[in-house]
Amino acid sequence: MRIDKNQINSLNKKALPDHRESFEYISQRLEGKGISVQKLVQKVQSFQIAIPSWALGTGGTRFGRFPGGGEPRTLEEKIDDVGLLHALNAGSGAISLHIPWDIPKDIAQIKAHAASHKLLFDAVNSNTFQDQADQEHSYKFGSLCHTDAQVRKQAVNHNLEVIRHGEALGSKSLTVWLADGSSFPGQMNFRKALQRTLDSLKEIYAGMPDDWKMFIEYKPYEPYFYHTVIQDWGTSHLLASQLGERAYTLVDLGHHLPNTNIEQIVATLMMQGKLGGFHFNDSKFGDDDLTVGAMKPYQLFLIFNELVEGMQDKESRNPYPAWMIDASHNLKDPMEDLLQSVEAIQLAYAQALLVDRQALEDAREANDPVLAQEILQDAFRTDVRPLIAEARMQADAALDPVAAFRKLNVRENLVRERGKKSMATGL
Ligand code: PSV
Ligand code: MN
Ligand code: MN
Repeated sequence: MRIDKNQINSLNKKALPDHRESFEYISQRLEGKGISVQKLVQKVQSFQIAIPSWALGTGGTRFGRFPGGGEPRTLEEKIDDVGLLHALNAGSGAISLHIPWDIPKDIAQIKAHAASHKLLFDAVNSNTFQDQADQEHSYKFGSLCHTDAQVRKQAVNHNLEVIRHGEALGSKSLTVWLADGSSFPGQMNFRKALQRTLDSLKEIYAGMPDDWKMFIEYKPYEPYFYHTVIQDWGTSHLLASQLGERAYTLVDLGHHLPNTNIEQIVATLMMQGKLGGFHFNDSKFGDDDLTVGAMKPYQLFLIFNELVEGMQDKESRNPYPAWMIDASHNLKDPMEDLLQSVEAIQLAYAQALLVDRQALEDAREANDPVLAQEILQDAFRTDVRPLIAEARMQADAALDPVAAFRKLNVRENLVRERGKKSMATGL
């Protein structure tokens, strides 16, 4: 199934009078404060968020998986799904592949297919957290940190192979997430495991093309419950610093213990020029991978407040970060969930752009926490939904993507094409 502009235009036409009214209201309010609404709209339009290939199917819990039907069965179909999302919201212009779940067979054909949907290939992800059927050594006791050099070699080679796939497709970065760790005190030598991980990463880093970046994720626990080799941003930063200029930390929002001040982590990494990218999701307990903004929209805004400040700082050494969603679960339609996630990210970004930075700095200099809070919350409480909708409409996308998804019967069409029992590869 493909969505064409005419379908979107006719849906937009019906919603237009309402939209006009609310867009005019916010435009007047913002222009009155000296904020250029058209500039904001353009910024939102150019903010593209990559969709992970593994989020297009319903995710599982460890107790079961309940696929909803019409899930993509091949890489081509995953690209089709991201193409549908991008047609609806004009904000999901890239796909991130996970190897070996998404090994491209015919590179030229896959590239052409993605181009036909106006999609780019974002970071490629390696997978040394599962054993594959044809693999010689097991990752049961780790991969890049393993005590056995042969296991480490296998994991390094896998990463090098992922880089080759990414290179062929036009990706420019590798994201490494390691499950490596231990579940029982005494099981693993912390220092040696970290050293071996660093040494393995050095080999992978050396195998990256000169214009590639490496993103290193961290996560405090799961699948192991006593220690994780790359447990926190500090450990990731330490590795990235030792590896070199093109290695960075990647912040996955779900990879923090409750109440962690993630916005402070963002600020610190940006100060160091080491924030490479993001995996957006939301959570209440741990790595829940819930829809972005479903639980803590204010935290998301505060994170964007730091991101915007860091990006606007002319002296910042931090490169433009890579934006990606890493959410997937088993209750919602995965595509509707992704539409909601993209919107939540755009809302937080737009609200952060509204913050009066000079006034905030003045309040900080004057040690005035009341005023600082007023300034932040004035931006956070501004309803920027019409602005995001306008950005979409100007880019030929839907004023209301979730409603359009339903009105165009996207899922029903996909079920008809792919069957009720189709199941995407992934976790
Ligand atoms: C691990 O929890 C993670 O966040 C990593 O990014 C993985 O690559 C991804 O989820 C998919 O399992
Ligand atoms: Mn992640
Ligand atoms: Mn995760």
